[in-house]
Amino acid sequence: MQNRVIFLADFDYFFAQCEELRNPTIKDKPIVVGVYSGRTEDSGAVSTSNYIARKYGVKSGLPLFMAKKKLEGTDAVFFKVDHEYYDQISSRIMQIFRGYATALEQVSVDEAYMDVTEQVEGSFEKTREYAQKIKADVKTQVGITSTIGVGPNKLVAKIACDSQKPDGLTIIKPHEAKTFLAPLPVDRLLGVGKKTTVKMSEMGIKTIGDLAKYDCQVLVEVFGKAMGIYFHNAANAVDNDPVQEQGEAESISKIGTLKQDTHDLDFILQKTDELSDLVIKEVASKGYSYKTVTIYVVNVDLSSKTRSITLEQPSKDKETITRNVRILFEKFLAESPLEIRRVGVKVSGFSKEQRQQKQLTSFFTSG
Ligand code: DCP
Ligand code: CA
Ligand code: CA
Repeated sequence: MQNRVIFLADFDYFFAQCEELRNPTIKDKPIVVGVYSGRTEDSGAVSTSNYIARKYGVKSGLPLFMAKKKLEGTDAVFFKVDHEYYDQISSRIMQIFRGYATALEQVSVDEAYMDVTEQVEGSFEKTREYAQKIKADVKTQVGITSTIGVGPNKLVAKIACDSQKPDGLTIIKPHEAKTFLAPLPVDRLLGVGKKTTVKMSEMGIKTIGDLAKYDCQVLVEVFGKAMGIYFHNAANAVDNDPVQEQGEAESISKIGTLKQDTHDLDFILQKTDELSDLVIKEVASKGYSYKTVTIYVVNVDLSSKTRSITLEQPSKDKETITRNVRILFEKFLAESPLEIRRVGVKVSGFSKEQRQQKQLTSFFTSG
């Protein structure tokens, strides 16, 4: 396989930068964006702050009353979070990114992976100029600065991005990846939380380099097969995870048992209609459009079958599901003489206009 070129772009001090954008006169002051719990005037926590406020020790998670104290005597400005506004800015930037990448995977409101292998013809030599062009385009069109990490995979791109902020650009070529990771503490790897860090430390593993050299077999014994192998690969800068549109891997499905075994189309469609109701509710609540409709059938002999239709255009409505489920069952029943016991309806191939925040870390349990 040709080596991949992956970007991870992260917007700088994002919520605070959004506030700067609509209040340009405060740009030189400490800015704090907070989540106010409302109990007392100052109860709540810092969501984020600009880099001027960070010099005073004001960071995400700090209680607001402490932030106030640290910034006493300065002309600091405090804001309440305004997610709707930040989401709008985020969508505009993601839209720009789309034009620069073959695949885009948004992982949170201010972060997205891009697969740009084709665009730079697999050459890391071309990445600096290309990344700078993206950054400049976002700055000109939207007014927001961002940091880009470049690597041969998502793992390296992410850590590269974190290594120099704000307005950063860090490029790690494939042959540099292992050396780049080696001196970093193990908890820089996704999935290495507090508990795992302690455990690894007991095993004499402090840095990613230590982990890379560690016997993979023992890692598997201690952390289980999936995590053991993941740690071994990650430490060795191996990560084949594709850049995937959010939701692309997902599907929404409902399955139910028929009141009686049957080969009757209308009887089956009554059931699938109920299931489609549930499916479309979930699809709508997530703001998805779907591109594929699938039926699932369990026959009386317990053999199971699926049949799918991929639509020409993504759809959001229930009618498209029921119409295609009917088509699929008409065809299925004509081909299969068996009575049916259970049926299911599934939609997949999602796209989404308004992307929701998704934390990459949510794939892992803490520790
Ligand atoms: N955020 C939050 N609470 C946290 C962490 C983050 O509400 N504990 C929000 C506010 C941030 C946004 O998410 O602006 C993005 O988080 P980042 O971790 O990317 O932090 P920033 O963009 O604020 O700063 P940086 O320049 O370090 O990326
Ligand atoms: Ca950020
Ligand atoms: Ca981020």
